[in-house]
Amino acid sequence: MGRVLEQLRTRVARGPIHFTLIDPEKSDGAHAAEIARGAVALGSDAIMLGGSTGISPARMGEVARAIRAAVPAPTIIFPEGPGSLSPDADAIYFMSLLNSRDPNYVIRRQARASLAVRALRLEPISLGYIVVAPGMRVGEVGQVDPVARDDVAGAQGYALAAQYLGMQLVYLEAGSGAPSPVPVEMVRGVRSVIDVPLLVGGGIRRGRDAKALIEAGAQGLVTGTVAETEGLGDGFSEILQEVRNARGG
Ligand code: 1GP
Repeated sequence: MGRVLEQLRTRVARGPIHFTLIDPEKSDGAHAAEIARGAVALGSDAIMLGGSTGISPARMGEVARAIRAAVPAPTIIFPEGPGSLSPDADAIYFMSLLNSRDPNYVIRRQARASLAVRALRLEPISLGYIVVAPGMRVGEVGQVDPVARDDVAGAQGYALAAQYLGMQLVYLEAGSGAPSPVPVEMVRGVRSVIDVPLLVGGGIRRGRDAKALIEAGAQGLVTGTVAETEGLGDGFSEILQEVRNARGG
């Protein structure tokens, strides 16, 4: 097992973890480093780098280097395609968009990127990516048939299939900027059938969202928009407070 995955799993065994998603298209190196510093000080465990539109390897590299210099937390590329690879991150979610109608997002882009990931010596962390309604931009770009919000069995089926295919993490995604996060009943249902860590993201804006998702069984929370639009004040710090509470300090 790679170093970053091992670190994440060790932390998940102690309580929920938090990922700060930074879009290198929206934040340059200096700004990204500032967000990362503040986020890690509040208890965020890792920085995910990505967005749903083209990020050049140069920009990805600049932002990853700036974050690496600023904080000890691992940087993980959350790729929108093979174009955003950089050797300056620690790891990459090697993910399949399981409920896409387009085989490019399920396996073809991954086939095109795998040798580059190896050559760049990025740690691949395999992840089953499941988009739940409304899905937002990733739902459109990724040609997704989103899992309906009341279709708990549908989400369970994808998540367990991901585990049976050997994926190391499962990620339930409502879409960046979603009006509300993945429903708690769905999180509870999925958690009850899988053993690999369950990440949840999209539309988490307040402490109460984080609390409800953690209580339902989310083991990792991903937030992006809240820090981009409001900085690390109210919403973001409430979310981190709930994460810290749930891990006992
Ligand atoms: C990334 O969708 C998450 O996968 C982030 O969502 O921007 O709504 O926090 P937000």
